[in-house]
Amino acid sequence: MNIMNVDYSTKIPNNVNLSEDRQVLKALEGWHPGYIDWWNDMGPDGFQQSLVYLRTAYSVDPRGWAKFDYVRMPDYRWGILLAPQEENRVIPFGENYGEPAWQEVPGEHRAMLRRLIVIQGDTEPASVEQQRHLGKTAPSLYDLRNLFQVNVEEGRHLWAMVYLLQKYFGRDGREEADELLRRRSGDADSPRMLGAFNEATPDWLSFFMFTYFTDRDGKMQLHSLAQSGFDPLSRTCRFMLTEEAHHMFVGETGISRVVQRTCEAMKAAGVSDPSDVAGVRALGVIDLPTIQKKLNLHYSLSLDLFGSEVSTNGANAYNAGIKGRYRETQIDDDHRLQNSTYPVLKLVNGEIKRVDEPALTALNMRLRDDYTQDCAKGMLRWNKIISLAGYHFKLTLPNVAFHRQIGEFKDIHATPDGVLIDDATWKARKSEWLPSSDDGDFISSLMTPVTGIGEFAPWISPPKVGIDNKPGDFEYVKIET
Ligand code: BYC
Repeated sequence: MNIMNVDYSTKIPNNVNLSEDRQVLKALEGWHPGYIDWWNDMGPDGFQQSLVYLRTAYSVDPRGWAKFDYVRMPDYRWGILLAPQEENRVIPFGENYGEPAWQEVPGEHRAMLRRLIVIQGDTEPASVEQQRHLGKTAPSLYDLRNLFQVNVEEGRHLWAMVYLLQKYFGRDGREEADELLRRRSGDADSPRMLGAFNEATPDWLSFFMFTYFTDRDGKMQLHSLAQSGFDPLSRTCRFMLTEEAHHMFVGETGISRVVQRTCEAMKAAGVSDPSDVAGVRALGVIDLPTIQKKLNLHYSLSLDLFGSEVSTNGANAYNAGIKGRYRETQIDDDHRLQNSTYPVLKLVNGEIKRVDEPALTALNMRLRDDYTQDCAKGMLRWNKIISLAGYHFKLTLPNVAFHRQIGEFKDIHATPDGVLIDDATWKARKSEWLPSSDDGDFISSLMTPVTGIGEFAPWISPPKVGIDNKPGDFEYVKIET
C-alpha cells in the first residue's frame, strides 16, 4: 500500500498495512468497543447525533492531508497514521548516536519506552474528559465545531499510542491500553497520570487557555518524542504534530478574540482604566485582570508538566536515545551532552538563581525554556490588540516559581513577579493572582450557549476567517435535538 494514503477498507483506517498484520488488527478491533463505550460515557456531553463539519486525515502528505465534511462524532474514522519512514534514519542523540534507528523496541529500554508512551497516551483521553461539558455553553457554532475537532483528534492521538502499545509491547501493551480507558480525569481512586490533566476546564476561557498552554506542552513533548531512536514512535509523533497545530490555533485565536471584544466594549463605553474590574464586567465582557489570572493558572499548571528541572529520568531517556531535545537535529553540538552544562533556575539560600547543572540532567528545564519562548509569541499578539485599542495593560507570563506543584519551587510560594512570600501572605493574596470562586462565577454567568448560525456570544469577537474558508454564516454544526 502507499504509505501516503490511508486504507479505509479495514474497520480501523490506517497507513500501517493492518490488513496484513492480523494479530495487531485483531487486538485493535478488540479494543475498539471499549473505546466507543468510553467515548459515549466520557466524550462530549450531548451533540453525539449532531452533524459536525470536521476534518479527517486521509493522507499523511503535508501538501494535503485532510478533508472536511459533516460527520456524526461517533462515526468519526479514528485511524492509525504514521508519517512516512525516512530512509536510513539514524538515532539522532544519546549513547547510540549515529546508529540506525530501531524498528523494534530495544529490550533494555522497553520499560522506559512503554512508560513514556503510556504517559503520552493518558493525556489524550484526559483532555476530552476535561472538556466534555463545554459543548453546552459554546459561544458559537464555529467554536462548538472547533471543540469537537480538538476532541476527536485527541481521541485519534489515543489510538496512535494504543497502536504502539499493542503492536510493540505484547501482553503488557494490551493491559496498558485497557488501563488508558479505565482511568478518569479528576477521579479520586483512578486519576489521570499528570497533574494538569486532573484539573477542571469549567468554562471557555479555560478551554482557550488550555489549548494555548497545555496543548503547547503537548507540542514540545511530541517534538522531543518525534526525535526518538524508536522509529515508529518518531513517525507517530511527527504526524500528531500536524493536527496539534490547529489545537493551539484554537487557543491563540480564542484568547485574541476575547481580548479583542473586551477592548472594543471598553472603548465603546468610554472605560479608560482596564483594571476597573466591576466597570468592565458590567459591560458583559471579561476584564483583562481576570484574563491574566486565568493565564497565570494555566501557564503554571502547564510548567508542572515538564517534570523536575533536574531529572535523572530525563537524562536516562536521552542517553538511551528514547526522548530527545526540541529540534534536536538542528542543534549544533555533540548530541551526547556528556560534558556540557545548562543553567537551571534553583532556590539558593532563599533566592531564585541560575545554577549550571550537567546538561544531561537539565533536559526538562531546557525543554521548559523552549516552551516558555514559544508561549511568548502568542502573548505578543494579544498585547498588540490591547495597545492598538489604546490601553496600557500588558498580559505577562508569571515567574516560573509562581504556583508550582512539581520541581524546585513546589515547597515555596512566590508572587507572579517571582518575589518569595510566606504562607500567610500567599493565603491572603492568592486571589489577586489566581481565579477566585467569584471570578469563576462571573465567567460562568457569561457562558450561555449561542447556537444561531453566524451568531456569537457578546463576550467574544467572531474569527477573522472561517474554518476551511467557510463564510461567516456557515452552519458548522447541525444540532440534532
Ligand atoms: N504530574 O524526573 P521527573 C499532551 C512524576 S501533553 C504527576 O521530575 P520526568 C496533551 C514522574 O512521572 C504532553 N507526576 O520528571 C496536551 C516521575 O514519576 P516516577 C504529554 C509527575 O520523568 C493537551 C516523578 O514525578 N506527554 O500531549 O523526567 C491535550 C519524577 O519525575 C509530573 C508527555 O508528558 C506531573 N506533572 O518527566 C492533550 C511525554 N511530572 O517515574 C494532550 C511523556 C513528573 O518516579 N512524559 N511527575 O513514578 C515524559 O516525558 C515525562 O514523563 C514527564 C516527566 C515530562 C511528564
